[in-house]
This record gives sequence, structure tokens and C-alpha cells, in this order.
Amino acid sequence: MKLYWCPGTRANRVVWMLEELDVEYETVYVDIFKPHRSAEFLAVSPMGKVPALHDGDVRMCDSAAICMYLADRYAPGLLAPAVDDPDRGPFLQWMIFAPGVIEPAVTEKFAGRAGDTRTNGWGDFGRMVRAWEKGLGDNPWILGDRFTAADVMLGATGVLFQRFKLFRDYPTLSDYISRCGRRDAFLRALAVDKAAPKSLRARVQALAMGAAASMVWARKPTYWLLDRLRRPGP
Ligand SMILES: N[C@@H](CCC(=O)N[C@@H](CS)C(=O)NCC(=O)O)C(=O)O
Repeated sequence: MKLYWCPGTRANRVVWMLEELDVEYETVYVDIFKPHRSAEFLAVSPMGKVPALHDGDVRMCDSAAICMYLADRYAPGLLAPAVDDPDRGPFLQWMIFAPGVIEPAVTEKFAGRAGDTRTNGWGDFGRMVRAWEKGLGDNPWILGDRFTAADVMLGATGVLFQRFKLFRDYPTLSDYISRCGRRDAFLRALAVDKAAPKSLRARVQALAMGAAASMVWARKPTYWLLDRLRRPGP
């Protein structure tokens, strides 16, 4: 199984998932800071984005879709509730919550825009956080006592945005994100990212993200710099 990946990107969700599954996989490094994408990679990921997966006859991209596929294929009933399990519905809902609600709500917050919360599918940052906290309640994981692929999606997204201290005023979320970040498979996934070769552009981006995470005043110049570093893909 081949995972097209780049460190410090949404691909880490899939690395974490693969580590939870304990299956063999090979990572293929894609330098997203360069405009070139190989034909082999574009056949798996038409938009030229990571992550993307090649597993036997299966070629697919998108982190949430890949995590669902992997859970159903390699840990049915464990990391994904079975289709006739009452938890299946909420599982799907929370799998999609990260890309469909958390990511756009956070992007909007960062951009300082306020949209129409009734027509925006993600509502707004406050509604998103309240729904996520309510979903967790007093449970360790989003489906209660069982850890699933939905926690990989939510946890990886949470760990990323917690670098910007976005959830520090929300103790339930902060605890949940820390709990996710302490899992052995998550720590192994982090080590995969750390060991990766990094181009100069990737190093500058990582430094800039670190600065933006710790100093609010550094955010505007950081985004300006990142705009210049990121070259559009195909
Ligand atoms: N919805 C996709 C988003 C993938 C995505 O935007 N990946 C970024 C890295 S986090 C990327 O490959 N950017 C490079 C580019 O757009 O050329 C997913 O969750 O996998």
C-alpha cells in the first residue's frame, strides 16, 4: 500500500490511521511546495493534493474518505462501526465534521470574516465548538468509550488548530485533543513526519507556522510569506 504524503499536512491523519491499524505501508514523498506533480501521483489525486492512497486496485484521495476506507477495509467493527450498528450514523457524521465544519469555520475565523451562519453549512466557530463539545459530553471519545477513525479525523484537526490555541477556552475540547495527542499511534505518526526530508520552502513554512502559532502579531506577515511560498499545484 502506498501513501502519497508530505509532512506537516493533512496527510498526517492517514499516517496516524495506518499506525492505528498496524498495517504495512510505504510513504511516497510529494513536495507540495513545488508546482510539479508526477503523472503517477495525478492518477491517484486529480487535484494534485495529499494525502492520496494506492492500495491494490484502489486509488483514491481525500483524508476523510481514505480514513473511512481504511477503517472499513482493515478494522471493520473496530475503528469503524459496522453498517448495521446504531453508531454507524453518528460515526459518519463526525468523520465529515472535520473537513465539512471545523476546517471552514476555523478558516473563516482566521480570515476575520463573518458569514451568514444559517446558509453556511459550518455555521460559525462558536456553533461548531459547541456542537463538538456537546458531542463529546463526558466521554473520552466521540462515540463514547470506543476509539474510532472519527477520533483520528477530529483529533488530528484539533491538534493542528490547538497549536494556535484556538480551543484553550474550551476544557472539554482541550482535554480531548490532549488525549488524542498522547496515543501511541499518533506519536508514531508524528515521528514519521519528523523524519521526512524537508525542502527549504517546507522548513521556512514550518518556522513561519510556529511563529504564527505562538505570536498573534506574527500572523499577518506569516500569511503573506506563506502566500509567496505556496505555488499553485496543477
Ligand atoms: N480535502 C482534502 C484536502 C487536501 C489538501 O488540501 N492538501 C493540501 C495539504 S494539507 C495540499 O496537498 N496542498 C497542495 C496543493 O494544493 O497543491 C483532504 O482532506 O485530504
